[in-house]
Amino acid sequence: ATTLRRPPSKFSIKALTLTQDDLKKLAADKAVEYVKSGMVLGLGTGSTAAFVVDKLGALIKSGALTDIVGVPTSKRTQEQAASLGIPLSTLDAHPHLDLAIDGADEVDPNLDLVKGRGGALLREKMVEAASDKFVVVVDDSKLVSGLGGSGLAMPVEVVQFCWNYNLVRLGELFKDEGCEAKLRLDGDGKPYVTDNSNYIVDLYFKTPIKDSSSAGKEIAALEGVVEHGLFLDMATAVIIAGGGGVSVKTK
Ligand code: ABF
Repeated sequence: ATTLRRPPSKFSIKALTLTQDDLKKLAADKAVEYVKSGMVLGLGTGSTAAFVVDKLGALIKSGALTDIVGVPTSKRTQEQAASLGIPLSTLDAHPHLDLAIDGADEVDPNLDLVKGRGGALLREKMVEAASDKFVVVVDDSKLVSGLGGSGLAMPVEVVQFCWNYNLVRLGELFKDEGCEAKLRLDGDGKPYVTDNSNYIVDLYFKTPIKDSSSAGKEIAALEGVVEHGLFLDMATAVIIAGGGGVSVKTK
């Protein structure tokens, strides 16, 4: 009798499927190429930025990068970077940074951004505005044709005092765009408190923001608003990882 044998499985070809985390890591690896020894670096917040911080920690540990100083954009990132042995400092000690690398929630064709769904928008904007270069790392799910167009939140950090007064005023600013303003809650249903002891009002737009520059100015002009998540004309480059690979967009 003849026994027919199946071909050994090691020769079968499997489709390579990249997860969203794989894409985030690809973008993070590319961003770290911008880092040189001796730099003062802004360290972003969020899951994509966390891959950047991991990679920086590994490069510092191996000796491939030396004399790096990191300025974290949140308590979370501060803890992560400290645990990896990355030397840390503050904007007080280093008011001028060489480079900041951070994620984003939305990126439009002009490389303007919505940031802050992770709740760290104030420190992110302070650190990134102080940086000579600001490199953004995203997977391609973050690309939008107009800011506010993803249907997800555009955050505004407000003082706790009379937060509802500001929530109503923020909603009224954009009522023609079908904007709904909601106080952000934490997992226990209590108001989410930022690293700066403020609250966040999330704005949900039905259509993309018509003029994000004047929207940013109008929001910032409200007394009691601390910062908003529109990061306009700030990104030097955006690194985008998608199914087709990694691309870099600059202005
Ligand atoms: C930070 O992290 C924030 O500005 C933004 O809200 C968020 C993006 O997180 P992730 O990379 O996890 O999508 O960059």
